[in-house]
Amino acid sequence: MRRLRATVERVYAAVPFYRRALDAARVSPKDIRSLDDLRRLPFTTKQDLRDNYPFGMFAVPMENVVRIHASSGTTGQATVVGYTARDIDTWSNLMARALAAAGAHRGDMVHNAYGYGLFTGGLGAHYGAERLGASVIPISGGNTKRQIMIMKDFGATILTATPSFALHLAEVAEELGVDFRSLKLRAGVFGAEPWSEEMRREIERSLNLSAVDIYGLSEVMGPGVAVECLEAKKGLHVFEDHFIPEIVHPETLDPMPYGEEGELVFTTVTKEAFPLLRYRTRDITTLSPEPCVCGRTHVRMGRVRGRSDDMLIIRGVNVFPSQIESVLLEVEEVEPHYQLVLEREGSLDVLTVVVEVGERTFSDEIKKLQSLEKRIETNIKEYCGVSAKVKLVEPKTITRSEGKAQRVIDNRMI
Ligand code: DLL
Repeated sequence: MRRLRATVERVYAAVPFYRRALDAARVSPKDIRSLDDLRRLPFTTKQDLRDNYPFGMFAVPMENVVRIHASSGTTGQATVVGYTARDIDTWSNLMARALAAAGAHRGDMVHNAYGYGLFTGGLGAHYGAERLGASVIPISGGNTKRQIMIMKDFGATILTATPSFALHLAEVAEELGVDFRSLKLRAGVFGAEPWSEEMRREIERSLNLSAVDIYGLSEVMGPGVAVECLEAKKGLHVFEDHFIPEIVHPETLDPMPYGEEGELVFTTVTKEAFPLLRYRTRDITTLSPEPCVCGRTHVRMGRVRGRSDDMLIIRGVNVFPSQIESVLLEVEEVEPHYQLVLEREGSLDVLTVVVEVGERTFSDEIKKLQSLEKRIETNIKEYCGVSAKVKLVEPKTITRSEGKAQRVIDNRMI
């Protein structure tokens, strides 16, 4: 409660956006007297962050910001987040806490296959593992064969990765004739994208380790907002001493009781550089206050079951269909009729962009069409950060819709 009040006071004083929003809602920081008053606060959306791009939501002077991360947005405009030295310290502690919930400790070796860079996964897990006193292998994503050799030779005991990459590691290990039963891996901390109980079983079986789910988002901090415990693996303990969760109805935005499914909303209560009031995550889940066998008392969130917007997560990269659309619209030879088809090949997501070409282009020779496909693929990779296969089709072959266009065909079974 004390932390919440201090946060509201601070954002009111330091962030013009919040001063305007609180004034418009006729709420003054001193009106916040109990946790129930949380519902009087205005919501914050991703659009608000975009409108204040890049640093307009920061609550401290730039000279106090020691780190910047970003995640993709609808129009290619990134959502930018900042951290003070104390924020990094808090994040490290929370990630250490998350890894500890998976049974990691000093003396462990953490093979960290989350991507390093603007994405929060790599550095978030890295700092947490170091804070715990473990040894970190900052391997990042990609280069799968080499990863398997390093895991084997160095004797990693904990794996941190997206669940799809974990399964990919298993497949490649099999091709190489490396048996995970001969490795020292004991536990894995997997997240950044949705996955299922079936996938957990498959990962646990093929990698011969115990797998827990970790949740987070750049805006709220990065990984380490909530995590499952090794003991129960039943819901993710939300670190409520730093982030107050609520479930609201995605349309009416009314708060919903425990157990009911709705949109997850977070208010940060210790962040300095980038505090957020009632941030709408768009993630759909439930909250449960039931005590856990592990003894942790934090409320638990269920697995994220989906999103209330159209954001896709492809190999861990957040992509909005409109980003791909902007790339296509820049290419003169193609028509604005397209579909995004998502498949699962083995354990990896494969995105195929099916797009119509104009009559004139269609009569061109195959070589020209192939080079056009390549050009669009390069643009998508550059602009959206995700690899896609582009398939050009004849004019008027994509079914026209009578209402909302069905742009996305998601055949992935997770
Ligand atoms: O994905 C942070 C992270 C890194 C979490 C590493 C866990 C591990 P963003 O790139 O901003 O941040 O994407 C956040 O990813 O709103 C969810 O839709 C989705 N997401 C994250 N973790 C999970 C999970 C990182 N365990 C968005 N299950 C979130 C399902 C998840 N979805």
